[in-house]
Amino acid sequence: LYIETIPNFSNLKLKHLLLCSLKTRDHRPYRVIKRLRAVVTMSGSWEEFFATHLPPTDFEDNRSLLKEFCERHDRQGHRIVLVTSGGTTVPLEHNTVRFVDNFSAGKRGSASAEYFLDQGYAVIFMHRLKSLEPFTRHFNGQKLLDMLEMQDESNNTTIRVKQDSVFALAPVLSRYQAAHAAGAILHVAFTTVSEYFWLLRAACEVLAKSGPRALLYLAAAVSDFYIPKDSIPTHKMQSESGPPVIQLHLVPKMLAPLVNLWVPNAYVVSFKLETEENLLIPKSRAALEKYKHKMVIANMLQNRHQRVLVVTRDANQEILLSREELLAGADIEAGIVGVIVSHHSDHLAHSEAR
Ligand code: PAZ
Repeated sequence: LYIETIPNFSNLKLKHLLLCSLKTRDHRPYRVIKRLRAVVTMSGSWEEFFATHLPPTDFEDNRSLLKEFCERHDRQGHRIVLVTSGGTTVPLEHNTVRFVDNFSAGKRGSASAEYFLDQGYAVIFMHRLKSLEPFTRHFNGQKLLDMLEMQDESNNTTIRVKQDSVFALAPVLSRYQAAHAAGAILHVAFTTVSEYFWLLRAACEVLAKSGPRALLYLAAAVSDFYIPKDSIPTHKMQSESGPPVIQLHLVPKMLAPLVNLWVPNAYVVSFKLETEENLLIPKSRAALEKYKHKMVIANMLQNRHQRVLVVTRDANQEILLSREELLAGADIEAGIVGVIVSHHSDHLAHSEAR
């Protein structure tokens, strides 16, 4: 009856949830109604987004990979983290020459993925194509080639790592090989904001089965704006047609269905990037209040690799690297991941006790 009285209510999953809870007499109706309200408030828009944006061409392949990866690690009782990393684009043409981009090098996500692997997590690394990736991030640009030397001896060419580079390469290579031998990391890539959302939802669908063992670490810089598919031209815009007028629309807030519907038992960490310090805490708190997830990592664009604030319902905790640590190449992500893993362990213990 409640469902029928909600205008435009079309979320079958929630309908199913409510009916199951009635059937099993596991009522907890207030929880269901709370979810229902959250979904209805923003219903339509996110569903409409998926209805009007086709999945990427490699979507089914990626979905199978995600399924296989999660099922394998689930069988072994592993914790699984979804790390999103890098910025999304918003194409201005279907045959895309130009696009609006979101700032992010992918350092946060790629470094964090390594630290999650060190902590025994299976890692889904969902990243912007060509942004930084775990392990290879240490040898960006020409660094790797600079570490090699070539020897030519009677038509026999050998390539070796220079002796003074072995100390830098060996520990990274050994962590890389261990992670890959254990099948502990899966890479999936996106470019546009709609590819990002399709992959995010597919990953959540498989992660839902891991319940509280799933951790979502949403570090990607995702566009808040997009241009609906039917408003962009097929071909490259021509300057002869005069200055283009481009109207950006608001992207629906996917954190709402994600927390309430897609992975209701997972430990969800979102990120908040600001350029004005006075907005950092209020906006992070507002997000926690609105979406009811577990944690926001707040950072300023200008010093994001030196200082972050871990914002939870009960506290703000600062993680800070000294100038010396930063110059010595320390990663703030080691500290961030340490704090999150400890909160995630509490969340698991709490869920098991219930
Ligand atoms: O990728 P990166 O290391 O250059 O930057 C990381 C970051 C600032 C994109 C990330 O920490 C973050 O805040 N992501 C969320 C961005 C947002 O509010 O949209």
